[in-house]
Amino acid sequence: MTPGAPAELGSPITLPEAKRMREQVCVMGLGYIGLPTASLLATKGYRVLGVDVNAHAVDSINHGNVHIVEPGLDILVKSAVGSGNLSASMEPAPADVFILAVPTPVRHEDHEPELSYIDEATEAIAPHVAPGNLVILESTSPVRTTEQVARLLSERRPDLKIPQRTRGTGHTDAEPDQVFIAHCPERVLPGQILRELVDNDRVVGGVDDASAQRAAEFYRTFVGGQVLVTDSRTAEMCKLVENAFRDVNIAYANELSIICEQLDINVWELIEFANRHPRVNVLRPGPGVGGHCIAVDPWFIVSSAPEHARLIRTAREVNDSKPCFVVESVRQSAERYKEPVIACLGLSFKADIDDLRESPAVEIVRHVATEGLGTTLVVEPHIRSLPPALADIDVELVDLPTALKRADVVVLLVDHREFLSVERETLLRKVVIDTRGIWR
Ligand code: SAJ
Repeated sequence: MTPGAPAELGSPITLPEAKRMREQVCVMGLGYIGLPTASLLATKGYRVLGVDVNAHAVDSINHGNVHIVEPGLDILVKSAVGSGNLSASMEPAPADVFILAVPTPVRHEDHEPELSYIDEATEAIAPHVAPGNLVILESTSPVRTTEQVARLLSERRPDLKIPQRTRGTGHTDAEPDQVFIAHCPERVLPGQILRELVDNDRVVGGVDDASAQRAAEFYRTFVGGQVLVTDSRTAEMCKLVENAFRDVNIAYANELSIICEQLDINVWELIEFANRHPRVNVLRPGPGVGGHCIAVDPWFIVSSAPEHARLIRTAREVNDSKPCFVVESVRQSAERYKEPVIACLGLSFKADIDDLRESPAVEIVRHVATEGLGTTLVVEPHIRSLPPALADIDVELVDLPTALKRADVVVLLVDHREFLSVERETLLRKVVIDTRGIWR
């Protein structure tokens, strides 16, 4: 296959079909990364066991159903389970390849990485790992985490030959009977996971060179993009750098939006014009940065080099402070009314998805309601009931026409497709706070 050319789902790639049919893969964690990866591998001929601590997820997958929303995933899971190549369980089992795809959040109180899920997954597979097996960490992780997986495995299984970190020695010959340990960070965009899983280039880093080569060989069996080979620390840092790059650039846009408000300049027009310069590409301001990736991963860099990561830390702080700025604008607008009704449009962390994790919109709505700025209405076309963070406070989930009819202040928080087509006349005589710049 030509490097970079997209691979069709279900088409054979490089490993002979017969070899792949024999290989067993155990995927630890069946979330937004683990489940699509497990299903894709199953449709490529691997025999895959997906493992999760969530009994409901395990049960629904075994019935061919999905517990998360991602375009095309339902069809892929159904076909993977139907082929007999994918099953789910709460317990791991022996395999040729183990993939760890468990969450790596940061602690809210001090922004330090929480790596207990990786430790637990490593402990769980340890009794099943055998000589010649490949263990891959896919979770986005702070630098040195793959080495920590290797260390923990060798403590639990002193009988195995677990590699130590070697860097670019060029000795790619494997030790007889060694275990291979590598990192290959996922890089897929929620909403486009199935396409990006196949099409994106992958960075594969080994604890030693033999592990890097073994892992690269595995990814080349189902990835259409290029597979780039390095050591595990570079692969770990590469993923963090990608997300921190985006965070820093969004912080620049968010800071500009605050400065422009003070100077009475339309930030959207300003950015549009600045971006006409051939070497300028300012991103879009918003109500803040959400999701479980860009709002989290830069902290991993800060945590490993706190005295040097000054720009990266500041960008995080700028983006984290943007929801307060939006709440302040709502407060000032609401003060013009005796009994203000405030309609907040959107709760998810970005457009056209149902994912509310780390969403600045949820934070803003919570503050508007709990600080008593007015009667608070919420429109979110992708959910049926309010999330726990809003369940016990005075917030009404309503449909769009109801919200627009009743509101004095309309706060656009997410640029969902449904909101783009709002008739401008319905906004007349209301105060509009458009944090995404879709109605200008
Ligand atoms: N956002 C803005 N302005 C922009 C772009 C984004 O405010 O111009 C906000 C979004 O509204 C959202 C947040 O940033 O709240 C993040 O959204 P996103 O679409 O930029 O990224 P994610 O978090 O969905 O996915 C990212 C991707 N990383 C990069 O693009 C470098 C994806 O490729 C990663 O795989 C994913 O993080 C991950 O899993 O780490």
